[in-house]
Amino acid sequence: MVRTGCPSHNCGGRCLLRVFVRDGRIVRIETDDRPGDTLADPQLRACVRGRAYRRRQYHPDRLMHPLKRVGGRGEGRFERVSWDEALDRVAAEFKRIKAAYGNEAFYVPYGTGSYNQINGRQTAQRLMNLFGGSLGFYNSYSWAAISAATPTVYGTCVTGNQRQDWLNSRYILMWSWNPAEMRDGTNSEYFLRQARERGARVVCVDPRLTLSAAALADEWVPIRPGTDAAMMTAMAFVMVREDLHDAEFVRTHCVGFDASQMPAGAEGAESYTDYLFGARDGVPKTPEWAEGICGVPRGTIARLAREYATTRPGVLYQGYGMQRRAYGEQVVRAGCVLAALTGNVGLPGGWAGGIALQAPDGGPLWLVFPTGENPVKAAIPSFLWTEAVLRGRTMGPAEGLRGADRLTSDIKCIWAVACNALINQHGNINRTARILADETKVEFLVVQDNFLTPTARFADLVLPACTQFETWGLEDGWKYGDEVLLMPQIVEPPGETKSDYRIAAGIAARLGLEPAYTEGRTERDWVAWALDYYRRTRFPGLPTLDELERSNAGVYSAPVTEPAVAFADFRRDPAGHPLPTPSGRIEIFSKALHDLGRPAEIPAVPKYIQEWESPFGPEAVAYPLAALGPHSLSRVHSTMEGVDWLEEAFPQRLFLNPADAEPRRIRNGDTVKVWNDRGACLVRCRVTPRIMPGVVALPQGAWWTPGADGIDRRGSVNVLTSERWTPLAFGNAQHTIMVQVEKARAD
Ligand SMILES: Nc1nc2c(c(=O)[nH]1)N[C@H]1C(S)=C(S)[C@@H](COP(=O)(O)OP(=O)(O)OC[C@H]3O[C@@H](n4cnc5c(=O)[nH]c(N)nc54)[C@H](O)[C@@H]3O)O[C@H]1N2
Ligand SMILES: Nc1nc2c(c(=O)[nH]1)N[C@H]1C(S)=C(S)[C@@H](COP(=O)(O)OP(=O)(O)OC[C@H]3O[C@@H](n4cnc5c(=O)[nH]c(N)nc54)[C@H](O)[C@@H]3O)O[C@H]1N2
Ligand code: SF4
Ligand SMILES: [Mo]
Repeated sequence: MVRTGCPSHNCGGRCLLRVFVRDGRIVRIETDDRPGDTLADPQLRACVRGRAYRRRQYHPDRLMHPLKRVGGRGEGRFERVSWDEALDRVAAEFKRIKAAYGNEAFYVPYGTGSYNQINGRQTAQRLMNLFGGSLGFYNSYSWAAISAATPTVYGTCVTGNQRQDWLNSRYILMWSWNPAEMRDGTNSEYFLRQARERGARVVCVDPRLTLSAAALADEWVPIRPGTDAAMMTAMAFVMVREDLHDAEFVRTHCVGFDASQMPAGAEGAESYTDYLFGARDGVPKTPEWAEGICGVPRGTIARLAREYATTRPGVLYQGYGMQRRAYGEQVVRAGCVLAALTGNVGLPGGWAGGIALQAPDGGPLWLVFPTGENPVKAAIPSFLWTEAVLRGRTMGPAEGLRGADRLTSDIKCIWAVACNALINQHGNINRTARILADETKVEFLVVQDNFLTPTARFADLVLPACTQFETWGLEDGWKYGDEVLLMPQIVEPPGETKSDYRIAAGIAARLGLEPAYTEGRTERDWVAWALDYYRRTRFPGLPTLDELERSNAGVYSAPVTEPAVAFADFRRDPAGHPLPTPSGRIEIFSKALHDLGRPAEIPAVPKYIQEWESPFGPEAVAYPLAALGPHSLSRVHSTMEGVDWLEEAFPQRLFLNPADAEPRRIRNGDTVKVWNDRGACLVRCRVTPRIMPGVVALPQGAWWTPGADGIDRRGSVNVLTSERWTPLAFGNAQHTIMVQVEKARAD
């Protein structure tokens, strides 16, 4: 039995597994059994995915050999080649493309299949940087809007208390937050349950009656997607009109609340109370106003405003679903403002909102494996890579380009490691497929994965990576990191598979860069190196690799006995500990946003803005249903797809309300067609009152499986989503889509 960190995909958690091996084969997986399970240092117990991992590990479809494409791009026809031929080809193409286009033509895309330190995309980036660099990217598919919007209010992303502090809360609003299904740090749901047992009232605002709403909350408030900023604004209206807000805190710690607080240079601009009471636009943001938009009854809006304002301290936790939307920046700012109005910032049991990386230092280190410096300084927003393929040379700062005024080349070569975000996880699959199918654009595409994914099917060359049970690794927490988990090699790589690090080292050798790439280290040596790094920077008590191995502990954790509270200093002494915002205070009104001069899309105070696809727009005539692609308990995005146990427990379904099913003569279990102008899929449905009328949900991550007619047969939501990005963050808005549904004809 070996204790190890669960393979570190971007799963939302980090858990300890006990892996039982017989005759070189994993025969059973259990989870953390450490005694002394306490609130300060709880066990890291696995979810269904970790427990089912054996079925991924020994899946019959695992890639075993390098493959080269023999058909057209995306046709999925491949032939087995030797490693020598494969690696020679990669090196030759890299040299050719570098000579023809320069290093800005290379791209190692966003890909989160491995956050294991010695594995995954970072191993490729390290080689690229030694090779002269590649076009960089910033932000993520996860958090683009929330990570850009949070600092406009607080000047930092470190806005969260350590989670043990939730036990000091009396009221918790789970807003678009579903930690019982999408993991958001191992144990988040456990801490929530503890808080509730201590008497906190928990309310969940989500269009779906999620497992979190069912199991963790006292009340479910269904809300029309994309309208949360309207409800939040109306809650602020009620608080201010009824004088329930913390006026003293607002006076001493905020700017832009009303005319008395406007920053220099913006004295006459619209303040937050101007917006609330309709001073400029003539529309008071009453609960009646909001009800017409968000569908939540006015009485409920007013009651929740009163509850949150008076049941202190309280938490308004913002999930990431509602910011992966058209104007995702607004809902983040609106939530932060409610936390400020209620005076919940810097308080034990309170919560500032925003992305909430945990105090005092932002939580996990995520990646310490040294990728080195990228000689190419230009970087694009992670979601805009298709633009850089199509017209990189004309992209500029207006499309988020940083580090350069212009690019010298379009993207010509992609090396995708642990990434299914070229096809499956990106917006508008049919468009991306057309772009990648054109060999005059991306001239060489190499994909490195454990499976022949929808992305890999577009590769010129497919390189078979081993799984994380088959090499050495190390990981720390997902968002909340008070532990380090060792991942020793447990079994041998099967077939011809190799670790990502070995593969990159093999390419490095052909480019004359192997000594610089490996520095003479094996994967295990890098684990020792990384442990030293963690010890120096974060965990002074961290054991050495030999000690960890000998004890078979698998994990080192630092107990949290006095949970840190973000902004405690600022609360106590705002002048002595100003925020890193321009004003030093909480910016309800942002002068920096005001100065952008784009008030319709990026207002200086948070506003509700109708989304570009909405039930209120002309598009709703043909496509009347709002569709969500939530993160599913059964998969890590597209990873774990095809694991039979998980599919049996959580079959891929379109969820829709009886009120939408009946007029369409759709019965539970029927195969339905879901479509819009961008694409279509056929999938079985589940008719359930656990989703509000007018909204359907198709869990993201199912593998795109087009039939001969181009219609997807698996329920891959990204055939319906769009490539359009949010105005401030250049983030993906993949939850903002309208669709139509009908009963599929038998064929
Ligand atoms: N099981 C599992 N856990 C995961 C992941 C996974 O793939 N599977 N992925 C991990 C990763 S990388 C990330 S970034 C996070 C993502 O975490 P999130 O982005 O928070 O997850 P989502 O499921 O997209 O959205 C959360 C909830 O928001 C709701 N929602 C969507 N739109 C709206 C809206 O407009 N208003 C409101 N009020 N609610 C809305 C959805 O119904 C859903 O229940 O999850 C992590 N955890
Ligand atoms: N419609 C819609 N789309 C979304 C989202 C949404 O909410 N809605 N969420 C977005 C979010 S938050 C994210 S983070 C992205 C995630 O998108 P991706 O980062 O592409 O994540 P995965 O789909 O899990 O694909 C990871 C791939 O890595 C492979 N892999 C796993 N382990 C290893 C390894 O050790 N080595 C190698 N070489 N490969 C490995 C897996 O087999 C898998 O194919 O999706 C985004 N897409
Ligand atoms: S939450 Fe993540 S780390 Fe934990 S068991 Fe599930 S898949 Fe593994
Ligand atoms: Mo994510």
